Amino acid sequence: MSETIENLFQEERSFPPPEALASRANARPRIHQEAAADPQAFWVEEAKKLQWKQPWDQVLDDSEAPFYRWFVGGTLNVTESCLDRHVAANPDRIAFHWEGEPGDSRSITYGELLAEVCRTANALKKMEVGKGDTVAIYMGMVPEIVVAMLACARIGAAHSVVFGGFSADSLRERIDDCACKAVITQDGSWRRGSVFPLKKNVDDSLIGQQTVKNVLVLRRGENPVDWQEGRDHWWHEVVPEMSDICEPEEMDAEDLLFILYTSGSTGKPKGIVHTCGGYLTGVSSTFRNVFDIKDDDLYWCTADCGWVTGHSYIVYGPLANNATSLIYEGTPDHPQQDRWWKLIEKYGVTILYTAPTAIRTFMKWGESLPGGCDLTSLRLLGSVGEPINPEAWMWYHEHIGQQQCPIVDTWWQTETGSIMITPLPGITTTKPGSATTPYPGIDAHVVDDDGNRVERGHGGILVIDSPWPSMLRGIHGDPERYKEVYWSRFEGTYFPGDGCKIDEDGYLWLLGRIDDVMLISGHNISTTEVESALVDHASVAEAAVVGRADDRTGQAIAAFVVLRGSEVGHDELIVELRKHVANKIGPIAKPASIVFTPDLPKTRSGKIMRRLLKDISEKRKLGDVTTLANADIVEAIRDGATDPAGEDH
Ligand code: 7RM
Repeated sequence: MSETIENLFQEERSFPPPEALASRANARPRIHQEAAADPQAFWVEEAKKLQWKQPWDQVLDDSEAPFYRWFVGGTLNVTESCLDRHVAANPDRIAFHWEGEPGDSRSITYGELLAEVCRTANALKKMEVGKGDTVAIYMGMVPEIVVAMLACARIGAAHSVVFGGFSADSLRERIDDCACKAVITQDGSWRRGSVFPLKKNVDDSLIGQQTVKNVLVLRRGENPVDWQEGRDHWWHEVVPEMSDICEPEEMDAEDLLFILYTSGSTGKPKGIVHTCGGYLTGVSSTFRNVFDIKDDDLYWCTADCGWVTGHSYIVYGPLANNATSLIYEGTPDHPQQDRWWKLIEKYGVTILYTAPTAIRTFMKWGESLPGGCDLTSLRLLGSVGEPINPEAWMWYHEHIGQQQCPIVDTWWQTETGSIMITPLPGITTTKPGSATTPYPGIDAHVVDDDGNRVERGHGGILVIDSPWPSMLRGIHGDPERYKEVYWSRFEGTYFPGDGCKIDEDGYLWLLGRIDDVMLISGHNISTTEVESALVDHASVAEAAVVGRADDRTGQAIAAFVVLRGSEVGHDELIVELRKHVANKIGPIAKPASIVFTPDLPKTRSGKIMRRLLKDISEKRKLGDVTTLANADIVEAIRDGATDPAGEDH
């Protein structure tokens, strides 16, 4: 019988935690063992670090699995843990330094943030938004997006943040699905030197829409906007008039905190539901231990609040821990490709949390850009969103971390709410490309097609065998789909949909989505391993591979390669790259074809869309491209891909 997923790529390098970090790390040395001995006791200890109004009387109710409930009977308002208690201790501590794309900047203290949250909460109340309602937030990365989210939480309304790059149609679909009562937006947002018309898209999305009664509009882009009297309200006219006191609504631990839509590969977007008590417990605990946050840290997560990473690790996790963060509004290449490194230098950023897609883009742009800035303030680096190829990990380590900073490669999903598989920087010896081991209290394993655990040294399917506090509570309005998608692959076990291998030391290596696994001559080969072998070559910055239909081998590997710097592709390089993959992981994984391309098709959160590359390779009409960030690249790749350079038959 063939393996569920072959284990091909071997990585020998490893990096122990720096002594100085280990000796004063937030996570105590035996945290994994202690949590494993009694996971619920671990989560109780973490939950107690938050501010509750009423204590819970049951830690976990599993009587209606998979509809689990955590901290049953407990009540809280998450904004008290994130704001009030810190304001009581020190109102002048900075919550956020913010830099706009055009270069303007602001710093906001915890005291100011709480006051603005309360004013905005009172403005929402005046618009008759309250507990049980849902508010759509469609904004760019301005401080007010954080204010808007927390203002909803303050009054017990759920927020549904829709990424500011989505179209009016996508916004409408999400507004309708959860019957939003109000929308919070901006006139326009800055992106790569121009203003994106958010208000215009909101207007278009609301044509004939019934549930939205009010639209609160922040002025930012100063672009002209249409105005519907009675429905539309300027933030600067309404919010400053309000009282800066707003009593926090007492919420049940299991009351809705937010809905966040994930598009998935096909079909209607899923409204992932998160609740108050368990979610905040998970994000607060992981933020403290994974990022090892200290009073004097300046933390920067480069995500957008439109994604779960922004929710958990820009808003709720950092604020629950009284952190000081940087928020940057724009793109990394404006006005120049060194903007991020300039920001790190200017603000003295100590912890940077970003995505492999960004790291690989910087590899392509060349190391002289970070090399020209002072990055010595950095002490810890994080990665999230996709598997990080070992060579990208090494580049991050050398050129951003200056070989001094541990890297935490954090695996998790919108559905998991918080980080699930990760190193702890004072404890874990890291290996480039591995997310290492489950977070304390997390019961993750690798199984074969029949659900049996695979032995070390083998690949398979990632599963999570026990519930955890920050887990999704369902898909909004569709309990059957929730059971079907996440709980039906193996009975009683959460199925994330990712491939994974476990090495001889018990380290986990994420292998990408199960749906992307290729079947080559009876062998299941992960896209991640072949891509990592390609990125391992000195000329390659980024690579995507797909299995395209092939008469002889079932599927053949089609590779798409982005070169570093100013290198140009040629036939000898194709031969060399195929040989490189064969040497690195074996002849079975040698791409049948290699196409050079300036970029890869990506989702708006930066994940490679292999489905489209497969369509191109099999010369099919392209599937849905509406969630694509860079639609024009598809045409460019198609033109290149129909030229059969490097075909091997
Ligand atoms: C946080 C986020 C979830 C999917 C997940 C994986 C992939 C995320 C990693 C990763 C390998 C990682 N939420 N993924 N992090 N794969 N290593 N460190 O990205 O809902 O948008 O996506 O992303 O496939 O299932 S998400």
